[in-house]
Amino acid sequence: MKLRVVFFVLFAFASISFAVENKKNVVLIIADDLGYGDLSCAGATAFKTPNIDSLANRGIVFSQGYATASTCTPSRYSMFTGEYAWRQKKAKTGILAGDDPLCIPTNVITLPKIFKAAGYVTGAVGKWHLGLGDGSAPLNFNGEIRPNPNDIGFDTSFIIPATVDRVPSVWLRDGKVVNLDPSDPIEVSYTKNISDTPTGLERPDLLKQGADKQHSCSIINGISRIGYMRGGHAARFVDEEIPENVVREASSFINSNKGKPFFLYVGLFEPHVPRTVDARFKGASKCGIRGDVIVQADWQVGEIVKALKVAGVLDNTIIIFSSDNGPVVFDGYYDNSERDLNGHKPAGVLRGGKYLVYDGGMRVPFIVVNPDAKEKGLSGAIVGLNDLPATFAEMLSVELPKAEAVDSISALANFRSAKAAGQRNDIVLQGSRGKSIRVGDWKFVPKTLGVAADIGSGANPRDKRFAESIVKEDSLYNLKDDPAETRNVISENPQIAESLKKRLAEIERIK
Ligand code: NG6
Ligand code: CA
Repeated sequence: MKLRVVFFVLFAFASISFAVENKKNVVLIIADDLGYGDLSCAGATAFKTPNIDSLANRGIVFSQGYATASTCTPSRYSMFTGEYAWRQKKAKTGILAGDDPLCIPTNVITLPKIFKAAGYVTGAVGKWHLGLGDGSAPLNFNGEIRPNPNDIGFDTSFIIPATVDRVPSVWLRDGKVVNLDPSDPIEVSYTKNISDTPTGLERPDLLKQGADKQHSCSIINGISRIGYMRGGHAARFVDEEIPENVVREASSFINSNKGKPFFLYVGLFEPHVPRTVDARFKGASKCGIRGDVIVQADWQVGEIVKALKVAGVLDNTIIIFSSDNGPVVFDGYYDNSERDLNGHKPAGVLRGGKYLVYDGGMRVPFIVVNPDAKEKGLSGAIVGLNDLPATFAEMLSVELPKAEAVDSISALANFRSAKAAGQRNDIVLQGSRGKSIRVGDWKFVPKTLGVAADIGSGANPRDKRFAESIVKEDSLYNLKDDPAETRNVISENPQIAESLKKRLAEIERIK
């Protein structure tokens, strides 16, 4: 009898520890506006990204990996919820301001909640841009903001609320502004100049980089931002220190949780504007500051990998590296990135980039290092960042609620083998002015109906995107024959166009 109990206990322990061992840690690193051609392993020659290249060498590289939208908020919304952002009818899911409410409902399944359901510790570090608070009152940055990332599944979070070019220019730890002096409260406005520092329009002489009108509000650390901020002086971040902050927080999360299975989301800020570099990356590329900040992003990836190694968990960790949307060169700050391109092609062979409906806007670097993968190398399977929820739900045997994560298809087979067949045949791609759809090798880009504000006014003569963002006629491209989407073949293939249009309408109706 005694012996049987001992056996039972031993067996129970053995099975628990086996289960835990099988739970790989997951680190998801998402760059901001990094293009399909922006890595040396993807053909860039103006700079080297050795740390990311090394992930590519050790992992599975998806040549047909997508973000679901060509701007940040909708793209990350669908990555975390497994649903296309345009399904969300209540919350705003376009590019959010720094004081907009959280756009992910707190009662739906999310990627971090899937990990939590499987017993993981979850953490978020870096770019957020999914809103904060419930919208019932103007956001107050002087107390604990709820809901915050911790209310959608993260145990801990250390984030910048929106973008570095939007106020407030502060870090939030678990919903509270870091280093806030209560006698110097923060106020934020996107409509009224409440700034206690000059604006970029008033004092362009104080700026490190000139900026267009939209980015010429409060000057913080020599950079004018979108929106106005007063107070919180001790809490304001120094742009040049952001990479160090990201590395410190990511490494400390890894180190504190090395004994448990963990999920860490890291939102890098590069190469989004405003671009600033720590002194050691100045001139690191042959294509100006945009290349330099990509090298800086690569350094952060290297440091995170180092932290995994030091913690002794590298071989037990799945690392995913991707980007929230495609590249943009000029995006509001006169940092000479256009002038300095030197032949570098941020979107590689693809057409367009950020904001647009063409593949350059959403086809992104997509690398998965999985210690359990049988075959590594290049995979041609279509995968989306929106597939992460279903993929990890399958991997961890977490059941998804039926009516949730409806646009997520498990890519587990593809994360295990570069040779596995693709599980997804179509994907809807959201630009600032409308959606397009890819089905197999075909892509249907409907004529632009509405005009969205996200793209800017087009008043800047360098903003060629403005003209390209308006699709004048329904178009069909064959991505296999014509990856750069240069030949509209709709008149030769009217039935194919019709079937893609129908499929798009069908997907829109689900749910
Ligand atoms: C746009 C900004 C752009 C950038 C973008 C968000 C203007 C004219 N442009 O509205 O500079 O901040 O929003 O980028 O204001 S994203 O990658 O976070 O979606
Ligand atoms: Ca982005």
